Amino acid sequence: MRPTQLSTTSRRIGLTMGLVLLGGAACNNAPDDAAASESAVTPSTAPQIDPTTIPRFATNFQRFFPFVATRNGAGQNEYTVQINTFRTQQLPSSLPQTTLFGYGGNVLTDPSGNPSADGTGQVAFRLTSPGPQFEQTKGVPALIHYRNQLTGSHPLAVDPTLDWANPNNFPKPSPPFLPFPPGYAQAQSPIAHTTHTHGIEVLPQFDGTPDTWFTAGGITGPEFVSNDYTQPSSNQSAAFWYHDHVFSATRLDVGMGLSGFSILRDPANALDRLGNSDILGMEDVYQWKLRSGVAPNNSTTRSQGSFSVSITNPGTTELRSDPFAVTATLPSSFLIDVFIPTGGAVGNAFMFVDCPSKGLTRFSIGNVSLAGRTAAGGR
Ligand SMILES: [Cu+2]
Repeated sequence: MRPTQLSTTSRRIGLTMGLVLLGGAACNNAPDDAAASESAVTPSTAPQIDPTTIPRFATNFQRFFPFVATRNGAGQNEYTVQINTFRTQQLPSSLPQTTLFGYGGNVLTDPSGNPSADGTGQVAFRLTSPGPQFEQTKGVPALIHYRNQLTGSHPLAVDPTLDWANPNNFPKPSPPFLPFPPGYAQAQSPIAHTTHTHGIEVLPQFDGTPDTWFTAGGITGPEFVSNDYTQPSSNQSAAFWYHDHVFSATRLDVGMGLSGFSILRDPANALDRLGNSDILGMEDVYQWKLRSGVAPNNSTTRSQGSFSVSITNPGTTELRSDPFAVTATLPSSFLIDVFIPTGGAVGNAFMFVDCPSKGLTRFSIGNVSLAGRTAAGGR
């Protein structure tokens, strides 16, 4: 996949909001479960779930598990990464599980089995989508063994009328074309795969270019050299992402779940310490507790954050966070981060809270002018 520019590259600005009137209250709001009203077209091959009935913002997006490396005798961070099919509760718990493709390997968990947030914990195997996160160190090369374990037929329609990986060397069909399902058995299986890490500096044969694909059974693409990739970790520190890159089926396999982050940190750069989300070029809601300006001894419990706000059009956009309980007296001001798109937003951002236990609905706690605040303006 070629680099694309995000259209909403954002920076934070700080809003100081008066919250003193809510001090000391335990305040639990009703969840916002209003369903989307837009209609949707359901392809005939899709599971028969009406997307407008899927509750939104019902499940926390999970922090990514960090891969655990073994430091080998050559001084490399060594990983074995499995690519496989799995079923997971991707939709809210009232709905069926979803079949996905995931990346798996040894990761670090906290004592509850959740992703380790601080680099400590215990090693366990996890297969996830998005995949676990590589934590690389600048100057420490990596050796990654990619293992394609995708057996059986592809769950999505592989299009053999394109130039594509074509592991069976199946002649291009001509019209009239078969509908999917079942499609063309010779195209649906075996499933070819290669992993590209977007932006990372590597030799071409370890770049996961489209023709370096390989199947679980050992069929390989015309440019395949090895599925053991070395990475010198020589880039400037940054966030990269890895994803399936197989010839003419990348859209299917990334859509099935094959992508994840690869973070390269520079020990010489103080900004790169673990837990500093700035290196990601995006906000990490898990850092909010640390960054929100809540004074010590004034703990709050958030159930979920809907705090990343991209305002693309003038007018009114109502965004509602999930309820959170205020468990202690709040300070008189509270720092809220708001994302605004490149090019800036104009107008005012208003902030309201609902607090049923105090009889407050859409109670205004502040507003700030966004005029002239652009991405370049910073915080
Ligand atoms: Cu890419």
